[in-house]
Amino acid sequence: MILYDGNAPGPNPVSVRLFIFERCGIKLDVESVDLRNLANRSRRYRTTVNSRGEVPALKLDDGRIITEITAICGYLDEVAKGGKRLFGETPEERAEIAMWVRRVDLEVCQPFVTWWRGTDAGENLYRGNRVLFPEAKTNNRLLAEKGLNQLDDDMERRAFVAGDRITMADILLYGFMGAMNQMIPSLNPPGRTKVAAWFLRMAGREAAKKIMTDLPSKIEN
Ligand SMILES: N[C@@H](CCC(=O)N[C@@H](CS)C(=O)NCC(=O)O)C(=O)O
Repeated sequence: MILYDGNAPGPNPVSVRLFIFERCGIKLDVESVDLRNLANRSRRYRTTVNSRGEVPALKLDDGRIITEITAICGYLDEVAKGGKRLFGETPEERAEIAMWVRRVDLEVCQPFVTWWRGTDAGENLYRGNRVLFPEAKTNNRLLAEKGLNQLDDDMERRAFVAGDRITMADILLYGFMGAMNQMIPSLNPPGRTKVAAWFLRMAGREAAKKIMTDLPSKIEN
């Protein structure tokens, strides 16, 4: 398998990196796509890897290409050798984790990233390449804040988003918040106490310390 990762990591590739380090039992080759020089938007990348010009992407041994981070992580969870599944072990666990992944994605990650893409930095990177919503910046920011406030209430008596152990919901949320936190520290104010404590708990994990560094060309963990 080949994972197409980026050399200027945004929240999507960072989430997959975190998944790989947390999951264990994963073996793959890594190709770093030169995002700084927009190699991801080249004709070659779009025709051979991802027609949407995005990272990450996963090329399976039979040549199939999987994109979209939850699909990539879901596949890796299935084929990893040993270790504990991050998408759940039983039908009930899988349904519950899928519910939290969807909530985190819809209520926090997507509004947040849409907000960021409407800022000057986001506009400079994506002008002419994506449909941007600078006029909806305030509302997207409010939506993300509302999602995080809700999560703060939800996490009253638990250490992780979906319960007492780390799951894909934590990977997704921390992938986004960890990658964006350096750009947007206000994303994680101390007043949102449960989310702030969760963020520190996640940041202290060995896996989380490696996510902003380029991956080696081979992973075997
Ligand atoms: N829907 C995709 C989103 C992937 C995505 O937006 N990746 C960003 C990096 S965070 C990217 O490739 N940006 C570079 C560009 O569009 O030029 C997923 O879920 O994986």
